[in-house]
Amino acid sequence: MENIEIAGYLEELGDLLEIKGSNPFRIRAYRNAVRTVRGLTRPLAAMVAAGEDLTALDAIGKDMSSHIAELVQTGGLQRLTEVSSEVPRSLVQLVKLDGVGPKKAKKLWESLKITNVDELEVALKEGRVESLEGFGATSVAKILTSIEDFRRFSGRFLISKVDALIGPLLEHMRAAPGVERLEVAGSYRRRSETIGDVDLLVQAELPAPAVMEHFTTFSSVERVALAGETRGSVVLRSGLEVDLRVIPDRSFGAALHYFTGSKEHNIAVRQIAQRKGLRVNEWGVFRLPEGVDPEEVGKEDGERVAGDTEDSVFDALDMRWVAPVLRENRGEVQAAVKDALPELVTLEDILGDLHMHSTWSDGKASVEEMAKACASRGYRYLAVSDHSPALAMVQGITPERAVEQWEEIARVQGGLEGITIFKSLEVDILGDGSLDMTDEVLEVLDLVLVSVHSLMDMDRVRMTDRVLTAMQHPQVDILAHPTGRLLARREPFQIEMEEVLQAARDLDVAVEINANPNRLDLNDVHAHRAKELGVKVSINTDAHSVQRLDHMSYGVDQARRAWLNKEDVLNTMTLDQVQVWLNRRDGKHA
Ligand code: DGT
Ligand code: CA
Ligand code: CA
Ligand code: ZN
Repeated sequence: MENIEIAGYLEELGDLLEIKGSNPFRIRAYRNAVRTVRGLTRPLAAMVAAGEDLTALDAIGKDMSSHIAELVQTGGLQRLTEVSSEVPRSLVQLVKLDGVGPKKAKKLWESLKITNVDELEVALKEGRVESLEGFGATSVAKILTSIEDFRRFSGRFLISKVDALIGPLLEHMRAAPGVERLEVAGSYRRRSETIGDVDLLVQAELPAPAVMEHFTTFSSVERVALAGETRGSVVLRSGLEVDLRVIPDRSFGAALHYFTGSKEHNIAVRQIAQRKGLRVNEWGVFRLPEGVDPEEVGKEDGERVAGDTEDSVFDALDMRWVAPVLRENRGEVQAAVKDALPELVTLEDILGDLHMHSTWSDGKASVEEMAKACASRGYRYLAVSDHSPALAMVQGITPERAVEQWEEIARVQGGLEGITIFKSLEVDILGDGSLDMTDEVLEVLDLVLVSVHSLMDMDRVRMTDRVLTAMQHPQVDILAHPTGRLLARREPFQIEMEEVLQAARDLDVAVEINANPNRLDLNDVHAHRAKELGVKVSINTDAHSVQRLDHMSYGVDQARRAWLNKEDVLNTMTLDQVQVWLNRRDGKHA
């Protein structure tokens, strides 16, 4: 079981206990444990297997530790089963709706026997909710809208989609009267895989009604959810939600830090501040007189120590500035205090792309077009890695056609200077772990990628065995899109990543961060684990057209989110170094 699944169970249990009305301290214990589990880079399953003491972890006491062990060992949680016999599990859906929360969910359930979103919608429309204590007409309208949004826009947006949507809005807002500075904060600034909503920050003298007016009248706004003095919220026709906050000069850096998040990072930073007798919030960093309870005074009370720039906030806390991609509370706060942050890989470090398709299989561009496009991106090498024949949807490369493709590659190479084309294939891993290509061809190839494209519903044990078997083939160089996920469309297949990554280390096989924004596979946690184990990571676009070679930046962002530096990434190597690496096994390319 993955850490993220364990966190999911604990979060669900916490929500149910809160609906049930359990002791607030217990509920907080669950919330804190979830945060710790989400922030861990080491797999809990491995720690349990090794008999490690989990109570040494932050916020993990005896109970949480035994919950985690139980989840790892049995795949379920007795306590959750017990609680859900009292409180229906589907109530967790309600808690996620804007305007509901645990208390209201409990009320709806107890008074009206509502257990899920569908039933809630019916009850709202029949007017049965309005008369309940604590609801009323405004609250009913708000919940109805959030159900509508939940339905219509339930999916989060891929970051690439937001990139594509946000340009005109930013341009529009830069032209707003009185705007001195404009930044996007939130998960977008952290370059998360998917974005819930966009958090725009504008620096302007308050009050700034013209800025808000400018925002809500943007041509793509479909609905204005909120238009206050400093805060606005709209839904664009695309379904994208955008929050705007107008912030005065003195607080802009503190607000940028606060609204960049993540929430978990903010909490960790606040703890650092507390130890120094300081208070950090979205308005600045403040020193409160001794004995003053921060809960009892205004947000800008005390002596202002910092806040106009983000740098000033980190400086005031004696921390190095932390790149937004790292702000997930996975050790970056401690590293910033100790001046031990990683030097993250950048797009400029990338010297080649080792996974792409041409018209020889399902790509749209010829070998020559892809090679020239790579050269124009400043690369020194590329791998043309078309599909093997097993992939029925596309015309794969048979051993006979492979020989023909090599002739074309040689011809194209003859007309190019400064960039080297590697003969490659993306070879299917068949159901039994064997490779969909003859050994004769594999031996001639410069670089062999392997990946799973079929029979993805295998159970975890068989899938893991299948991939491990494939990796043992002596010609394999890179395991491509290792979990097969498609963000917001297809779950990763069941596979024991820890075993796969350890095998990659032992066999000297690289793993891919597939840079396609629909995949971003490996995810940040697994890619970080690869780094810890010393496994090389290759950031590849898997481009099927010239244009999609530009997806490299998404892969680099993912690598940065995984703390990878240049040395961790295969395709930051020079041509000579890559060639040495490709010949790392004796007897290959004899
Ligand atoms: P998203 O929109 O779901 O993709 O993720 P974020 O991280 O953009 O979350 P969002 O839009 O709800 O809030 C933006 C940031 O504001 C978040 O990353 C941290 C900060 N923030 C929001 N609510 C809280 C809170 O209750 N406590 C703390 N410490 N920070 C918060
Ligand atoms: Ca957001
Ligand atoms: Ca937001
Ligand atoms: Zn591919």
